Amino acid sequence: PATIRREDYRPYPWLVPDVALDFDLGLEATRITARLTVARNAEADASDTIRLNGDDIEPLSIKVDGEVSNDWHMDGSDLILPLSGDAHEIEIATAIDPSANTKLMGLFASNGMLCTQCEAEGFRRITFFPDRPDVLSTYRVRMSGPKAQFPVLLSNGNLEAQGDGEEGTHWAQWHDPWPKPSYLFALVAGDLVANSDSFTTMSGREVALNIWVREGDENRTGHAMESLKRSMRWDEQTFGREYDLNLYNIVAVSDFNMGAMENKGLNVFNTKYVLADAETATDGDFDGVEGVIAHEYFHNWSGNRITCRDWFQLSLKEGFTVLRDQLFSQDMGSEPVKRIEDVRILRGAQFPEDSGPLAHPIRPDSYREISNFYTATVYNKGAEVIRMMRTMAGGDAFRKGTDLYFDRHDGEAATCEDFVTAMEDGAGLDLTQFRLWYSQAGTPKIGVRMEHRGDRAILHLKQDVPPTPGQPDKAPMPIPLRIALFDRESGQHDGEQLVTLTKAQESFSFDSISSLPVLSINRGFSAPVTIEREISQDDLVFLAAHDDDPFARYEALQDLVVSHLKAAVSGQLEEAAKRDGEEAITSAFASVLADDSLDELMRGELLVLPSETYLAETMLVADPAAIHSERQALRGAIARALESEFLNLHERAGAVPFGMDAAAKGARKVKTQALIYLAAGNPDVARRRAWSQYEQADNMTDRQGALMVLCGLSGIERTNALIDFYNRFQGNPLVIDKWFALQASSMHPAALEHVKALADHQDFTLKNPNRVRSLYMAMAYSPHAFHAADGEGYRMIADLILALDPINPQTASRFVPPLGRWRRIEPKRSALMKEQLERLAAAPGLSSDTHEQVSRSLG
Ligand code: DPP
Ligand code: ZN
Repeated sequence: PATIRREDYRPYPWLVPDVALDFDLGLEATRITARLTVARNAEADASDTIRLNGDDIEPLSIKVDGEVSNDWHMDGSDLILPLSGDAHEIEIATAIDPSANTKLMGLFASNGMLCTQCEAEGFRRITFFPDRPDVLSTYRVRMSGPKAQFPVLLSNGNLEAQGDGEEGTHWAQWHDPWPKPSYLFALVAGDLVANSDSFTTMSGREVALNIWVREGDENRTGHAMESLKRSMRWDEQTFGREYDLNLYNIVAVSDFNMGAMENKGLNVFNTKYVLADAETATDGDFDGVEGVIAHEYFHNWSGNRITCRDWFQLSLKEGFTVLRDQLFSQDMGSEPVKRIEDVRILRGAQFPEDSGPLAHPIRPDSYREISNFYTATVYNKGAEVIRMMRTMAGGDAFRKGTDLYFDRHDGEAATCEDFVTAMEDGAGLDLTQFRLWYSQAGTPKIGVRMEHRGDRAILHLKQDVPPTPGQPDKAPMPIPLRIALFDRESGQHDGEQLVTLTKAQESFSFDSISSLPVLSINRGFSAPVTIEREISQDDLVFLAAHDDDPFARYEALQDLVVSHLKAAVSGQLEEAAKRDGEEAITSAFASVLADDSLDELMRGELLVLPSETYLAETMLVADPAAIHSERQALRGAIARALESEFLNLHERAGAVPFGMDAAAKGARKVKTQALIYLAAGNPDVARRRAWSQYEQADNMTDRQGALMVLCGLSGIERTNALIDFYNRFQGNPLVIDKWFALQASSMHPAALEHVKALADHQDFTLKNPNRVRSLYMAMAYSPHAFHAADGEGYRMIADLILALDPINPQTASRFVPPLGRWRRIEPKRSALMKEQLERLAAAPGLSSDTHEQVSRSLG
């Protein structure tokens, strides 16, 4: 398709107040009759035709005001129909084969059930419709089908009526009173059972809650249900948002492109984010379920009640909703640990996007396939941008801003600009310059230097927003930085301050400071930027030990490691300096291991080394092999120096009985961390310990952690554990996904060979996105496998893209970005990566999704 531009937005010429859909359901053949009432939109340019989007469908019959119409034509896949009056009723019949819908967009079959995914442009694969988010309609949906095959029939809103039909069929009629865009439509038909509960809203209304799953899975829905109820309560308390229907349905499906979908009153979820119990899900999986359940629930206000005017505004709902789910999870668990995890995701996924060929602002200016813009930039950087507004306004004023936004735009399809204006009016901020965060891509680099003169400390800041595709020159942006000045002697500071850098260069002066302080900056990661500070190793060690902001403390340790590894990778570090660096890092880690004031969850975070991807990101041109070996060497050096400490930690944590409280979760986290270090320092000891952790595990966190470590080592324990794990969990697809992923992302030297063999495994299929991701995403984001020196990893990913593209282009195109990093990789590998991109570009019949990503990556 052609490039679509934000500046070309025009309102749709027609309003479509009411939609009636009639589905005659079948796995191989579903027939749809759509009845649309349409009326001229007084706020748009008049038109004597109506354009209805379609994709892979044909009109079987068309009526206008009850009369058969032959006066229509197709323009590409769109249907154009002449309309002369001010208001009409249009009736269109279509038919589709859901079982053949491997793209998993529109109506598709999964494990014998039918379900839909319409965001962003899936509704047009069901019927002809103005498939754009600014056309809001109320939907009445009638569906009928064989009762034995589809005992449960669901759609948005409320169930109005149901009954039995002829020949073993039955039907149901649903009505959603809230006007919505087509992307929020949903339908589910299948043999499902529910975990049912209820929630009383703040105004005392009773809401029935159901989580629908396949029989046998219902005993793994408890955590999702508790998470849903906590989300509903939290949104009332924190944002004043109450649920607005008497029914909330969630359905879990195993074939799904995304994590989940916020359809009004009928969320459809990837099973991965619903099903969890201690035996089959890790603590990380539990957190994922809680976060995604919350995210989709929060969309009911930030997304559904107020939706997006056009897809360029996607961050309006996604950035804000990610922030809301992050704040929720912070409140449910450990705030600093959650913050560190979120920053790690941002740096691991979004920073590379922002510095590569696919960089785009959180509000893009153009696209060809909108599904390529469901990115870490739109989601995670979008959340950071709103978080900065919150930091600048303070919590109470921020809430006034969000109240005004919800109040002012309820029922509308809004823009990012609407949100910013509501924040200015409600929170009392001037966001004139801040709007640049919506239009400029690229991660700002902040240069930091601290000076002491007389009795003043002077903080010199400068900013540089790097050029990105289509944006060679950038203007300075407001960068809110939370800082503290530590006195070296006392180890204390006089309180945190917020400084906002608004110019390319600016200096800030602080009085009554008797000696050069140690600067703690970007505390809590108050701005999504890279800090380049002139700071000594000693000062980093000081902050790693003394900083009272947990994020800043973590950051000091990370900086210590990053600067050491950067120097080591460059090959310019003398042996003696290298040993000094290792010693400084080791002693900082020793303090972390010995610090009684830390809870284990936080200790676990502090022990995580910066990822190879993030390390590569800090270098202009990266050598993945050197990064991998230096990082492993450092880990080995730390582990050998602190072997008895890690053994103690493993023992101490191993003695904590299973529980879902923070202390027990923390114990599980450090237990596997200890194994990871031991594996780098003393593989024989690690192998024995990992095997016994595996064998004795009474939960998936311990079992998976041990198996992960064993996967990276050789030996019979590895083989035995893999066989046991597979046999033990055969028949549980989500756990078998882990089995694939652990092998694909392992540290084992033969990981690529393992991936090849696993691709031929009887349980591998290209039809299931979770399974594809578990094998190939795991490999593509495991630098040591992906960046194999001979280019084999690149070739395998390109092969996968070519094989998957005809089946599921949306998922296939997600594998292009790792290859798109080629400009930032050392020349030999870079050429091999580019070669694969060129091979893809030359492939005939590539989908527009994949084609867009490949051409941007080469461009
Ligand atoms: N809107 C979904 C989500 O982010 C994804 N399509 O929740
Ligand atoms: Zn979302």
